Amino acid sequence: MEKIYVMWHKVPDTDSTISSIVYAQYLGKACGQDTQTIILWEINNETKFVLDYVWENIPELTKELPKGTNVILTDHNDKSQSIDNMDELNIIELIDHHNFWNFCTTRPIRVRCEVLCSSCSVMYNIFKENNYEIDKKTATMLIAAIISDSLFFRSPTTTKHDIKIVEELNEIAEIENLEEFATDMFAAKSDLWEITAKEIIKTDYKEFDVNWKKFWVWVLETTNPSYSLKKEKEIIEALDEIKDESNLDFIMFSVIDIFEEENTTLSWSDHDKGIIEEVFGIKFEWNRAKLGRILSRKKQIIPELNNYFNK
Ligand SMILES: [Mn+2]
Repeated sequence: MEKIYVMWHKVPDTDSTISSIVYAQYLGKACGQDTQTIILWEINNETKFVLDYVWENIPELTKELPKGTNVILTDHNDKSQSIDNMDELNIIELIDHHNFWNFCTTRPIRVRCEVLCSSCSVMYNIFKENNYEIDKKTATMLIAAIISDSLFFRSPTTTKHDIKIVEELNEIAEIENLEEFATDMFAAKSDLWEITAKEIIKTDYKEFDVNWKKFWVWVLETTNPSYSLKKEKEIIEALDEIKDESNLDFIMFSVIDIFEEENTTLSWSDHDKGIIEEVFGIKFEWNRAKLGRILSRKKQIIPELNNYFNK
């Protein structure tokens, strides 16, 4: 039996990490497949908190797979966010909840996408449809991923199905106080005291290519925005370097205050500020702009930027 690798995107978040882990376990246990989860990048502090909480091992870090390897992608379909030699691999399946922009394959594949707040909500549906028995550990991981992607139901991507899924899962997971669990997860993610501005800006960005324009968009979700905002100058200097090094046409760096539900965006470039002001109808004051309740990259930021760059 040929091995199947289940993997998620670069700069992984909790939903992407856990969706690959639980899907690889499901394929192994319920379908008798030889599977392995791999990571393309180090996991963040929130994900580490969750994996430690359930005593799950951190998967192996792999930068490249041999040509022709069977892979399943979870929580992403954009080439620029995937493994570098994606074109040489044999993608057999995709499970996701994002828009499609440049995803194409040479062979037919199985695709499962739903308009839900997380890939782990889609996983739950797959498991239920196939009568797969979800154990306490899996239920806890799925809940954590849904809480993470939806910012505990604050993000506008949240649907009533996601809320119901968490209720059903918690009958198995039996987490006594979900609010407290969510707060602990977000605190782990916001635990940035030790790290430098350069590391902060490696924590959550995604790359996009639209109309030959390459841009990166960060959303730094935190319960402690003042910590990153205090490092504004260093962050901006680091962003400036990255923009040059990676030949980017535009960048957007947003700090999301999870509890206050507020987006503060940093920019130093007149060119980028102009685009953000036009697209979101706001004004920068010096290097900062308040964007209000723009919390979701996939639902509120990327569609607007795609429209802009496609004009
Ligand atoms: Mn996701």
